[in-house]
Amino acid sequence: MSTSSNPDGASARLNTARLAALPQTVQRPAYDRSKVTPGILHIGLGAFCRAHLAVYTDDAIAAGDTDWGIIGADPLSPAIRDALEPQDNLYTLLVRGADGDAPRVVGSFLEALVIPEEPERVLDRMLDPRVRIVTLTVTEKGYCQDAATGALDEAHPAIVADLAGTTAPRSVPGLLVEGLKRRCDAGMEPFTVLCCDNLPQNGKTVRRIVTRFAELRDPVLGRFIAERVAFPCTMVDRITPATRDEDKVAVAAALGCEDAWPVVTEPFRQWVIEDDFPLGRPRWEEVGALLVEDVHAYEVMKLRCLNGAHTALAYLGVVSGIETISDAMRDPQLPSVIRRLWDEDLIPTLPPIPGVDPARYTAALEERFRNPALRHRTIQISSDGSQKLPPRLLEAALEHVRGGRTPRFIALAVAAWMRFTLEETEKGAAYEIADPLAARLRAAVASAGRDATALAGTLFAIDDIFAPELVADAGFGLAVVAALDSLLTKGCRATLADMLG
Ligand code: CS2
Repeated sequence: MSTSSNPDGASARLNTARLAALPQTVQRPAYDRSKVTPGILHIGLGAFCRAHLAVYTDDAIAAGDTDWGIIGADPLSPAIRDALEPQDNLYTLLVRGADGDAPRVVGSFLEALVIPEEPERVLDRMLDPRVRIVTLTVTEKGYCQDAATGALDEAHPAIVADLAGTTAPRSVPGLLVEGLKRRCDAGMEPFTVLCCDNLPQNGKTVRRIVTRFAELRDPVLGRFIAERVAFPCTMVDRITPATRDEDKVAVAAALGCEDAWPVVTEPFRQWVIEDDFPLGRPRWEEVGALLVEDVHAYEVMKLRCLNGAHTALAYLGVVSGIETISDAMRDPQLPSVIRRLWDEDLIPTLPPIPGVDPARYTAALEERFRNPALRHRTIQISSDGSQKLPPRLLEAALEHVRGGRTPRFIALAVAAWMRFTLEETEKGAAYEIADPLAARLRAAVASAGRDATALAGTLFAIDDIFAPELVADAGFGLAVVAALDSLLTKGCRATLADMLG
């Protein structure tokens, strides 16, 4: 029997008792977790926050900020709570670089809750005076917004239900407003809301959504939130693919015990945060975060260059049957497409950042995308295109058309997304689109079929995605239709060859 097995033969599980016995190669919490108290309530237990917020905070706790432990709450599913609870909420982060793996056990999560199962418990945590920040990673669609305008989608079923107020909050805006209301009623200071999702001006956007929801509930509450709650903006960055079974096997081998839900990530990480925390915050700046007055320029650079390129590679990749981003970066054409997208259409739209050279930034992105140890699947990134296209690519396109220019490579990426809605690769393999607007996208395909003008016209009419001003621009519209027609009739290779010239 190996040391990692129980007498019944099942493998032992990562937990507090096993920490001391882990191999020396595994980094582990450099502090006594029993002395850590909660300071953050985090909503959304997906892989990203466990590779980012939780790691910066783990480092800050190790540096002495022991009153900033994290209570996690998932808005959707018990799966991660069920995996973490038997592990005393410990999990492994496997940092995969070109030069090998570095495993690290992260200890900053103190508790994991499931919002639909125990909403009152989550709201109680929001009333805990020690909880001073509520952080969020619930993806773009989690905010119930209209992606093209960033306003609250007042017709969203979860918003309608939460405004009726007959059950526990189901939506993220509903939950935040209920938590803030209870703090206000109790005469407590409101917590700070820190959005860690890839939304443009994420703090401002979430402030707008939450304040609007509160106003609809009660104008006085709306005013309280507008005047008293801080919503700092942030730029978050770390490429963190969904965990695969092979990753669990690699982690078990590194640890000598099982971890039911480890997270795999890249070595690079970046976090730029607007410094507006009325009730304080961990000293994240001492562990690598950049605390600034204005995040906007950083956020635009990351959202457009990293996420915009990801989105373009995802649709071109899925349609051509390319499985991962690193495979796409080994394609004979796609790296040139991405470079032209950066150089011609995205970098010219970036506000300057003193000391940051966008050409060096994109060269570094190229290296990160090439990382062969990360299997970041194009189909994963393809999800929620209706939410991702506007901030990543369409806002930049609008800036170009206002200046009388046609961004050809953004038009290509939009055409690739349209081609992607057919749910069939060029080799005839089927896949499913995952998108909150999937039903509308399928209806568009059903009515327009493979006719480029008809398909582009029907999809352009979805104003939750496309600003009317952008699609009214003849140059942009024609460029998308031409690229889509070429993708549909000649295929990806020939289309890219024509575009690259
Ligand atoms: C990706 C992001 O899935 C996606 O849409 O573009 O998750 C990306 O990997 C992160 O934003 C990197 O920081």
